[in-house]
Amino acid sequence: MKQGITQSPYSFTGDDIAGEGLKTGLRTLGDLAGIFADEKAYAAMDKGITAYNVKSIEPDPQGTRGGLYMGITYLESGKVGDEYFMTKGHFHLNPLSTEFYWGVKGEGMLILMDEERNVWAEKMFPGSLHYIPARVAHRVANTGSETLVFAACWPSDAGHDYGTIARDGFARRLLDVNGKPELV
Ligand code: S6P
Ligand code: ZN
Repeated sequence: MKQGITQSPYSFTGDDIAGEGLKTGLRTLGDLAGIFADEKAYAAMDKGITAYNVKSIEPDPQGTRGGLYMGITYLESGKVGDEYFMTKGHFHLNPLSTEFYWGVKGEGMLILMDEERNVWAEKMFPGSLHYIPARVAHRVANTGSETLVFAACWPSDAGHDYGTIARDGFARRLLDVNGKPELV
């Protein structure tokens, strides 16, 4: 049992997190098969390149009610054809679960889709704060020329449903149209 003045086992330095039990994950371009529209452009690219890295602090076991997780994602800059590098995107398995995202470095777009497949997007930039409501799928695209860094906080019983997005995708895509991001 803890007593008195102690030091937190975790640290957050603005664009990095560290501490006890830190988890790390890497997604290469090869891990993102099937999510980009331009299959020809995708086929011609090196599948070993990094698309994004995620670091997270998950103090309680997955599924714990009332617990919170925090993570940072480093999403590289790049395009597959006219489509920006993006995260896989997911709904939460627990449909009640919500999440905060906030922009730390770089420029991007948070793409959101509800269960009726309505799609909208919010610009991400250092200082932007985004609330992801329940039953809304979320994916991030890097629209800038540097690594996009964003942080997230979500419930430990949220879970991830990647299957629905892998199967049906988002109803709209964020493409570079004459140098500007547009939902198409
Ligand atoms: C977890 C949170 C983020 C994402 C990360 C990668 O709930 O939303 O940490 O896991 O940005 O995205 P994805 O869609 O591959 O999990
Ligand atoms: Zn999530």
